[in-house]
Amino acid sequence: MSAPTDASAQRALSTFQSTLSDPFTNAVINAMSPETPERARVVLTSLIRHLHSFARDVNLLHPEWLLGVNTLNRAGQMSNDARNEGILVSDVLGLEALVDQITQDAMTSMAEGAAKEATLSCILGPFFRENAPLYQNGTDIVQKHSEGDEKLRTFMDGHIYDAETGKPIADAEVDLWHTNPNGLYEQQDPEQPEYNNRGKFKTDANGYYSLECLCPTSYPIPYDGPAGDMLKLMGRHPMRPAHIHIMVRKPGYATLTTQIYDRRDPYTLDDSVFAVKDSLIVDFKETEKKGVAYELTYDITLAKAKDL
Ligand code: MBD
Ligand code: FE
Repeated sequence: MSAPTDASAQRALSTFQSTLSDPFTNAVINAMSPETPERARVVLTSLIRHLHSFARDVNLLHPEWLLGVNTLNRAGQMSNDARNEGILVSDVLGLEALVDQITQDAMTSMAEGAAKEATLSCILGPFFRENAPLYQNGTDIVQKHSEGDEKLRTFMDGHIYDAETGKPIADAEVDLWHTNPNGLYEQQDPEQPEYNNRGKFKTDANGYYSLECLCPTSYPIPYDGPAGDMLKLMGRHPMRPAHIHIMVRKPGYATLTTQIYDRRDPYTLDDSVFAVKDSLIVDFKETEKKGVAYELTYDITLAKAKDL
């Protein structure tokens, strides 16, 4: 860079240089009020630091920044009750998987000498709905079967255990959801009844739950928005491995949000949102049981919630 020739150029240059340097970042951070709550201060300070250092690192140009802003806006504009593009963008960048891991580590307390290992958590994803119907054990969560379902019908059962004592937990709520074989969750598909393929169950006095569902299928995450654009830019496919979402709630324990995966699915080793963990991979067993094609026993172990 050639030397500035007059005072105004010198001023412009020094503004430019200070904007590119840490003192500028510090000035932005230091503008924060002393009243800002502690956690917000920590998060915003780090966010500003990382955003600034990201922009410096890639030499972010104004048109690129605007593209990013417009992408965020478009993600918001296309989101609604049935579509959560913000979560999808997070997911393809691996951010929800990372945050999920941080959360499980932070929120669960594993007592020393615990009887069992707690079941690992997995990301919530964009398709959870509160208030799924509560069914009696053994009920089929599929409200409307379609042709071909008979080959996928599954009897699923298991026990819920306390990690510390190894004893079963009665009256725990097990909430499950999965796609239809067409790869769509109920809220994405006008052909499915409300809350199809979703249901809650309560464990009995022995900590036992049971239900019928479908052996899940792999499917592409919606890729007609920003998340899909990013996948295409990075040369990645949109497929998620076949999975069943499970959430287990019981007062006194850390709520467990997880997913189980079919070992036979090739995408189980190549998930577009980086969520699969070895211990969450299961074997759907062909069965002679009446009315179903598969059976699956899946026991779940809950850790106590950490006192924060
Ligand atoms: C899904 O079905 C899902 O579970 C996640 C995590 C992301 C996209 C689609
Ligand atoms: Fe899912």
